[in-house]
Amino acid sequence: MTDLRQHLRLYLVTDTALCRAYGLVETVRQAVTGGVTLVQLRAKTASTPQRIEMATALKSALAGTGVPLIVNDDLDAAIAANADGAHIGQGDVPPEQARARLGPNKILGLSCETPQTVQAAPAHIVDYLGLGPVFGTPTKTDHERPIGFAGLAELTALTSLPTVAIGGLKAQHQAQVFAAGADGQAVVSAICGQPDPQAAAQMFTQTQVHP
Ligand code: TZP
Ligand code: MG
Repeated sequence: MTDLRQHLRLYLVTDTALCRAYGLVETVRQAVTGGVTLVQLRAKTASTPQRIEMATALKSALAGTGVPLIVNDDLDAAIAANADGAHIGQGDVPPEQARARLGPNKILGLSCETPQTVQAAPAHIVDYLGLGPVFGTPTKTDHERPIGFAGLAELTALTSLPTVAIGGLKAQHQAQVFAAGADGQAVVSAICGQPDPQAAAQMFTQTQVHP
């Protein structure tokens, strides 16, 4: 696989409601055409069978693109759909258990919001860290206190793992995201729910800042 850090550059997290206009698969297809480098299926209110169906459909839509599919929270769905990995939060199944279930070859991501959780992240078990929220965002109402770019820089300095920043990020924030030491940005509403998801993704790739 291409270096994981490259896949983290423009990381699309889906939101089923925001993707309604074109549907999940078509939104993702357009976003990938526009330059998205990794897709995370995040479907908070869906059941595991529904997530398996969505992940299977996304997996076939992504076939041949080289863009990995990661499933948020639901290891059963990730495994059943043969996704490329899973993403867990601090309140989910512990990383050791997630790794044991996924096996050694799948991508495992972990959300961290504080210096303590970054330092406690098991670098031999997880492949990357999701850091944030950088800004408050209506997309996730139960998020932790926003950390800003200074907080992001503090967290990236504490780990040698690849990192992706999340929370209220738009194309104009890329330079600050990379300057803070993250390998990429994870976005929901900057792409999902935009009138033209392909053009929205291209906003990031056209103004791409190389660290
Ligand atoms: N985790 C922390 S913030 C967030 C998640 C899933 C949502 C980010 O959404 P947006 O629309 O990119 O601000
Ligand atoms: Mg979670």
